[in-house]
Amino acid sequence: MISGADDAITRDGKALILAYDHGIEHGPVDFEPNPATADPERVFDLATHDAVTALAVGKGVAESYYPSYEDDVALLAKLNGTSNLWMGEPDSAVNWSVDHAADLGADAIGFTLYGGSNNEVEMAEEFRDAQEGAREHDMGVVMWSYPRGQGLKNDTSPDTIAYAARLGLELGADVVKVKYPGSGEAMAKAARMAGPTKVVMSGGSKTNDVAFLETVAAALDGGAEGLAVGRNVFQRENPGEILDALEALMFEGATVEEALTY
Ligand code: FBP
Repeated sequence: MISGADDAITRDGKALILAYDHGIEHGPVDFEPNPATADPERVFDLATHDAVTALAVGKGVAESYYPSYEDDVALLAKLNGTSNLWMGEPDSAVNWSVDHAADLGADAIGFTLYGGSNNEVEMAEEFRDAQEGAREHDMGVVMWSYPRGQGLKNDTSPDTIAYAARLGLELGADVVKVKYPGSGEAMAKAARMAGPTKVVMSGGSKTNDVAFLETVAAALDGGAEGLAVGRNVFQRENPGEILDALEALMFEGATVEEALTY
């Protein structure tokens, strides 16, 4: 990690990354709970909320929409991604180059690594090229560290998530995004393993306000420095309200109860 490399995608050292690569990763089914969010413009508008420190999107969406938002949104270029139509061992195609992302004005790159997959070696080598390219362009590096594949039995156990977080440090990420390991204590272990690399919690499938905010609060108490969230924001009927609550919780020191009233 290079100190300050993540400044453009953090606020007070913390990250609230709005993830919107679901059109690739899961397909249109993720837009069904709130059909308007199939329109990327809706989500770019949400990303202008003060709580959001960066918006993670794939190349095509960035090319079509980011030019209208470049003054108001920090762009996290999600370089690799694979559709749910792919049935093979976990893998992720590199869909755009670091240079192209830099030309578009990206502030940081995002890259998925499936540790434990049969494709881990190739993915780590692709990550190396992307990470070093990002350094040349002074862009931050965010790793989606999702162990899965082959014989992996539990991809969210505390030990697996601690290992996932450590891979972020070892491979040179500024921010490593991991699934919630089930408790604040387990998140603390992951944060300890990541050293100076910031650990952020992955949002997961949509839950109710209280359950979601309590999980975020536990992760923050455990040492996570934010979250990268998609469905738990854009699938809500009023996504702006949960962003208000997250802003209170993450940046204004509110409790979950207080945040719910924002
Ligand atoms: P969510 O907050 O909706 O879980 O999004 C986080 C994320 O990492 C997205 O960036 C990505 O599209 C998706 O989850 C991948 O989820 P998975 O591969 O676990 O199905």
